[in-house]
Amino acid sequence: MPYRICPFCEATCGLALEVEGREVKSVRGDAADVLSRGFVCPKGAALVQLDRDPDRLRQPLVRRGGKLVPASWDEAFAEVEQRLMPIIAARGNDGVGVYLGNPTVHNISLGLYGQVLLRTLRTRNIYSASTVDQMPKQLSSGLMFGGFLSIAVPDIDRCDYLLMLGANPLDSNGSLWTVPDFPARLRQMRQRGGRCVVVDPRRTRTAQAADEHLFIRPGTDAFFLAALVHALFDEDLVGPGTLAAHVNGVDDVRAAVATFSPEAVAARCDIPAATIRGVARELAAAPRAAVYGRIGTCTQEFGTAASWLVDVCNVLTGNLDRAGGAMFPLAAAFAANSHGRKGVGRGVVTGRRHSRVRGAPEVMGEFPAACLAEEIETPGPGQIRALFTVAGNPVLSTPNGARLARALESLEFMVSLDIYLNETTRHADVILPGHSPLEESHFDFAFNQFSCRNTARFSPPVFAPERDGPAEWQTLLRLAGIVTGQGAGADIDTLDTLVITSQIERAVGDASSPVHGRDTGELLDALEPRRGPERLVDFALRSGPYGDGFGVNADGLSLAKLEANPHGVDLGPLSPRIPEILRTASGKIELAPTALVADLERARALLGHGQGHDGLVLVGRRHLRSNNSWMHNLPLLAGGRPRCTLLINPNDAQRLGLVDGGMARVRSRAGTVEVQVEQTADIMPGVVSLPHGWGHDLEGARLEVARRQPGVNSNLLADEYALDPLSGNAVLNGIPVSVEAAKAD
Ligand SMILES: Nc1nc2c(c(=O)[nH]1)N[C@H]1C(S)=C(S)[C@@H](COP(=O)(O)OP(=O)(O)OC[C@H]3O[C@@H](n4cnc5c(=O)[nH]c(N)nc54)[C@H](O)[C@@H]3O)O[C@H]1N2
Ligand SMILES: Nc1nc2c(c(=O)[nH]1)N[C@H]1C(S)=C(S)[C@@H](COP(=O)(O)OP(=O)(O)OC[C@H]3O[C@@H](n4cnc5c(=O)[nH]c(N)nc54)[C@H](O)[C@@H]3O)O[C@H]1N2
Ligand code: SF4
Ligand SMILES: [Mo]
Repeated sequence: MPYRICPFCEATCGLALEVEGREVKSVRGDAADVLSRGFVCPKGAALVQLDRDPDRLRQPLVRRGGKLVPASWDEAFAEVEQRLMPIIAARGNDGVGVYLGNPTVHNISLGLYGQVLLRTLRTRNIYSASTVDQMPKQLSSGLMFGGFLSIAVPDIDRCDYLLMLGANPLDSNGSLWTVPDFPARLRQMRQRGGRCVVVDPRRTRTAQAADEHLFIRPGTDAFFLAALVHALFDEDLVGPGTLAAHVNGVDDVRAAVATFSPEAVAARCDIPAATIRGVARELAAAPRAAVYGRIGTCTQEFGTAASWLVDVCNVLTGNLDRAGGAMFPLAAAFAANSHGRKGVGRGVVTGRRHSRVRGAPEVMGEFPAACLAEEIETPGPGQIRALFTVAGNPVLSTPNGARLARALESLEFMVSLDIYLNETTRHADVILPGHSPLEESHFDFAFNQFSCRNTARFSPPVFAPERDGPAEWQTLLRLAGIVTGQGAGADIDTLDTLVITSQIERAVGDASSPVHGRDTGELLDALEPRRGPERLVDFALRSGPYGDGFGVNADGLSLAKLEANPHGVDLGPLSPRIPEILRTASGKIELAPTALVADLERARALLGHGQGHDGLVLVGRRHLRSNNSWMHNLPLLAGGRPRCTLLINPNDAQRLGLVDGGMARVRSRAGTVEVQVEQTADIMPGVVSLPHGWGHDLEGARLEVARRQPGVNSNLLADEYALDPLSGNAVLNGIPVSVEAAKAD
């Protein structure tokens, strides 16, 4: 029976497939999987339908006479070379932009070789889904701990008190926190006597499963958290314990939150001061506690400040880096939080470049996705005239999708690596598809770094590819060959050897690597006969913290060892990593980074302003049976009650003359949509909710199932000018809107 890690969400569940010939007969959760222990959600089972979906592209499409038509791989690469190279010659590399979408982090081919394309293209115009998602958490973690990916996650299996803001893992299955079977882990925590408090403007399924739910006014988490910190100081509840020796800036934090008393923020957050003080006392009293914030706390006006204050709470209560608190995973391979000299480093910097039109600072080498349209539209040196999208659907996922769609139409040339002809790729001149996920190997190079337990698992392909054609890593190497001027016919075997050799050389030259000082050629030979991502994974495992070290540690990990253990290898619960994990210049946790303290000043100006504005504000939501914009074409997940509805509190509905099931017109600065109303007391008064990833009625897409229930694109309402200024992350929650009744068609 083949086993397979589900590539769809961050839970990374192990699946057990029953297969006959090229058919999958059934999909179950793999009960023996070392991490997911049998859990599966409806999307995992839909993997089979993705494999079979007649709309899934299996051959390149090239635009001829205005239409996207099937073409051979040779024709498609030749088209890229002919059209792209003159643009690079005329405009330089910055004339080419790249947008990387979310599946890039779920796919080793795209994740590891997408970086190769970026390195060879050397454009400053890099954009990704990170700036409509988690960039604020990466930045706050970078400033505090010295690495953008040194992100602490709740050690839920040993935790007694979990305070969760802006996350709904019962539907999302967790994010920046790989925690498969969250429902059971939460249940077990509560059975042990633990307590979970959820802070969310909607009473979500997670809020219902928790012990307590607090409505919060969208966009005010930084105020709430600053007040928690204030109360910890005020009531003498600060106790960093053994962390104290490793923390800088405790007094600066105390000063920074001085005016953010629970009493001062209560009106803004719409949470009584006594409740905030109660949470602070519970948090401080719990033997082992963790505070966790996710997309609701990131995609908002004070995203970075809120993300920072989450960890300030963890530090001040002594819960950072201790069992049952918020801990740092140690992944077996590709662990960005484990490279280089231990305990001290250079910290992180941002703003090494600024975007051409708006002057937004670069963060982690990227500009905000919300800047992409203006960088395409605005003439002048550095204007984007050609674009690669890699597994992304920014027309539906980024703010002001209508403006972006118009901008894409104005490009001279666009290439999409994608498996669907959808709302974004319909603008492309060439679409290059990958194989079915069942025809590719899988290794979680990203999510093992955010996992609630350290494990290592690998899935080989279940089937050989149905059609000829390159795997996506080979496509990316071909594109790298083209942009470096070697042409579409470049020898990609040679390029791939350069890729692995550079990895080996980096490790061999790193004094902290287990393979420091070894011979590059000897290590390269030891990886034979593997190629592509599998060779990179084998090297990363063997030279990693649990690796066999190429003969040094016979029991250590290698890809062969994972192949022999199809349910994965358990590497144990998370262990403390401070001070070793720190890469700040001081070698300490920076509790009060200057930029964050200054941002709190920006918040202070709004204190005492009550809710901030009189109208309604819009937030998003996720549903278990969807995954951002791209799984609505699978019959198992589509159908049923309409899910793209506007949730509104009955009091607001009545006031505005809206009826349940009727239509509403929703307007923001950026745009207008008409959508069906769903009344529910589960949403806070003054707040409306619309899920993102819908709007499948655009001309030119090929999504037959999704088109039957298209929904509307909530990102027509999101404002491309509303950003968290530090991280460049888009504000997708707390968008001011007006709502009125509309006539149904
Ligand atoms: N309003 C609002 N907007 C949001 C959010 C929100 O909460 N509210 N959430 C944001 C978040 S968290 C994210 S991550 C982004 C996602 O933003 P994007 O990544 O831009 O969008 P996705 O919907 O994930 O689109 C994924 C694309 O990858 C393609 N694809 C899937 N698998 C593969 C594969 O194996 N290979 C290739 N080549 N292509 C593949 C799909 O066909 C699809 O085109 O959306 C963001 N947008
Ligand atoms: N089923 C499903 N699973 C998914 C996805 C999907 O689309 N569908 N997408 C995947 C991706 S890419 C990601 S990033 C993760 C995201 O995973 P989560 O972060 O768990 O995402 P959501 O379920 O959108 O939960 C966000 C919550 O924040 C609340 N919220 C909105 N504004 C605020 C605010 O200002 N303050 C507070 N405290 N709360 C607020 C919303 O009401 C919502 O309940 O999910 C992943 N998993
Ligand atoms: S929770 Fe569902 S979508 Fe996420 S990995 Fe598990 S089976 Fe796949
Ligand atoms: Mo995401």
